[in-house]
Amino acid sequence: MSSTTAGQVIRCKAAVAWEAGKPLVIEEVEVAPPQAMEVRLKILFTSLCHTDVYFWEAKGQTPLFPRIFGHEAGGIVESIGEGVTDLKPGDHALPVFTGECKECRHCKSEESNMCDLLRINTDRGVMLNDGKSRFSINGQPIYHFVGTSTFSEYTVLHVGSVAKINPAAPLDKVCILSCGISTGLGATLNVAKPKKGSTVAVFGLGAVGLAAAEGARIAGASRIIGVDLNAKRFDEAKKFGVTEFVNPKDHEKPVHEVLAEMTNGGVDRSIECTGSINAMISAFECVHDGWGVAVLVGVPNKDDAFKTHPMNLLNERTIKGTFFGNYKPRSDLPSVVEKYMNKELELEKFITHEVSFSEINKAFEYMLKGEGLRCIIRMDA
Ligand code: CXF
Ligand code: ZN
Repeated sequence: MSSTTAGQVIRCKAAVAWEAGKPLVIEEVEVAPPQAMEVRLKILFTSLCHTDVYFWEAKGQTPLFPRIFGHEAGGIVESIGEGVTDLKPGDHALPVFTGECKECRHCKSEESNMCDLLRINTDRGVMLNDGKSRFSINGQPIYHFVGTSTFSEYTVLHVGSVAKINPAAPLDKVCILSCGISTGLGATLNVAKPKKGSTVAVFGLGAVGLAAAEGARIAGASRIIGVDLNAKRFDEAKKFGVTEFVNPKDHEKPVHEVLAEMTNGGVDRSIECTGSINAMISAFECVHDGWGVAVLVGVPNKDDAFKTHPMNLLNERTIKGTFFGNYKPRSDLPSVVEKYMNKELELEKFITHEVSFSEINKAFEYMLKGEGLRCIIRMDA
C-alpha cells in the first residue's frame, strides 16, 4: 500500500491541551512527515488512561503546554522515515509510551523492558531525533506526550515505540492493550506467576487491578480476592472472576490480618494496583510465609517510603515491582493481541464507554468521576 501523503505535511484534527486542567480543544494541526527512524501513524481509536489525566492536571510536575496527550491507541502506519525496516505503510500497530530500541543493554537482556533509549519520559515534549516537535499550528509548535500523542488523527513516533500487530485484530478493542490493561495482566502473568489453584489478592479494582485479576483467572487461580476502599467497585469486579471482596473500612484489624485469616496464613500472590503506600505495605504483609510473592504496580507519591519489618522477608516472602507488566512492547504485545484473538483474554468487559473524537472531554469527565473503566474515543466520528 503506498500513500499519497508520504513526505508531505498532513493537516488533520487533534485535541490540544492549551492549559493545565482546561478542556481540550479540537484544532486543525500540521503534522510533519516522519524523520529517520520515525513512523507516522493514522490513529483510528484511542482511549484515556489515568496518566493522561494526571499530566493534564499538571499537579506538581513541570507543565508543558500546549500539548497533545494520549498514549493508549490503535492505528495504521501512514508512512515511514529513513532507516525503518520492520514496519511499512498499511501495517496495523499499537503505539507504546515506553519503547523498545532492541539495541540497548535492557532490550538485549531477557529480564528487562526498561529500554535505555525509549523508556517513558514525561518531561520531554519533542522527538529524540532533532529535539523538535512534529506538531504545529500556524508555525507554533505543540508538544508531544510520552512519545505517542494519540489524541490526534495522525501522530509521529519513534519506530521503537510502535508495536506491529495482527491486522485482523479489531483496533477498537485491542487499543486498550497499549498501557493499563497490559500493565495489570503482565504483572500477574509475567511477574507474580500464580500457580493453578492458588489464591491471589488484588489491591485496587480499577482497570489495572481488574486486568491483574483477569491474569489470575487466565492462570487458573481458584480464589481471587479483591481489596478496595470503594465498595461500589465490587459488583463490576465479579465479571472479572473476583471471587471474594474485602473492604478495609469494614474491619478493625489491619487488612493483611483479615486476609491471613481468610486464607489459612496468607495469600500465595498479591498484586498492588492503587499507588497507595499503605496498600503496598499490606499487599506485601498479606502473602504467605515460605512462598508468597507480592508485586507492586501502582505509582506511589513522591515522598512515600516503604516500611516493613525485615523478618517478613527473612520468613521467605518476596516483594517485586514491575513496569508495563514486564512486557517488551514490540516483542511481546503481538502475543497479547493473540491471547485476545484466541478468546483466552477478554477485553470487551473493560470497555465501559465510547465517545466520538469531538466529545473527548467527556472521557476526561468519566475518568475524573471514577466512572467506568475504559472509554474508547473514535477518531472518525
Ligand atoms: C504509567 C506507569 C507508571 C509511570 C507513569 C506512566 N504508565 C502509563 O500510563
Ligand atoms: Zn497509561
